[in-house]
Amino acid sequence: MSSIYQHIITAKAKGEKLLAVLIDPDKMKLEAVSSFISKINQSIATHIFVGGSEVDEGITEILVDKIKKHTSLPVVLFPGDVIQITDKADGILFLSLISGRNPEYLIGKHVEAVSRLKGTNLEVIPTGYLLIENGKETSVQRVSKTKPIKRSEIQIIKDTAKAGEFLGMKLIYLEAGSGATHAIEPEIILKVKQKLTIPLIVGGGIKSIAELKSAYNAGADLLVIGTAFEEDEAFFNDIKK
Ligand code: 1GP
Repeated sequence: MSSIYQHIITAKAKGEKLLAVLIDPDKMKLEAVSSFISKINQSIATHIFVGGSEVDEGITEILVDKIKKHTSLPVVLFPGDVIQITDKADGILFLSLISGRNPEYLIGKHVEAVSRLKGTNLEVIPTGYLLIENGKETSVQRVSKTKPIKRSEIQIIKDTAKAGEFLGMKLIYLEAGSGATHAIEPEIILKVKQKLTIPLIVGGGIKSIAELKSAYNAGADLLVIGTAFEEDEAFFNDIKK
């Protein structure tokens, strides 16, 4: 099987759009996993991301183990902290919070992660993570003690994303924050996309097919949706294969 990253690159080259369903271990009940995953399997989703801002140690591993029993989709860790690392998953977004200036989230946690990654078969995918403001404080902001970039600061958003690419990151993730009132505007996606040669992930606040389509049309290669499915599983009916 080709690597997770290679699959993303190939899809981008072919213009095929990807969708990750984000599962927060803090919110997903183990008894609900099989029916939730069955809905994912019947949908156009291509990836399952697992992670959250505040998750107790051990919870992620139990959840990922259970998810893997019900799907052949790649399960990728999207960790808020090193304690969410588990070799039960297939890969990990190795996130640098490049919109912020907290050294812990630029390099500190990464050093801590190395000993936890040793001996695992996780595919490590370096990812530049940009938090874009959303009108209210997000959990990423609270936990990382960093400021998001304002939506009006387009030049800074574009330059930060490009700096991530120049630093060798393999993906750029534009994040409005889980449960954001407004998803990232297509105009911002388009302008960032024009600067990048690497794939672009967009997430936070996407709640409808219309928003999904406009984010794809603006240039997002992979969208991440969590809250919309948590709040209403009927949304899966709109994205059936
Ligand atoms: C959050 O980008 C993801 O980190 C998904 O956001 O929960 O708002 O879909 P939502």
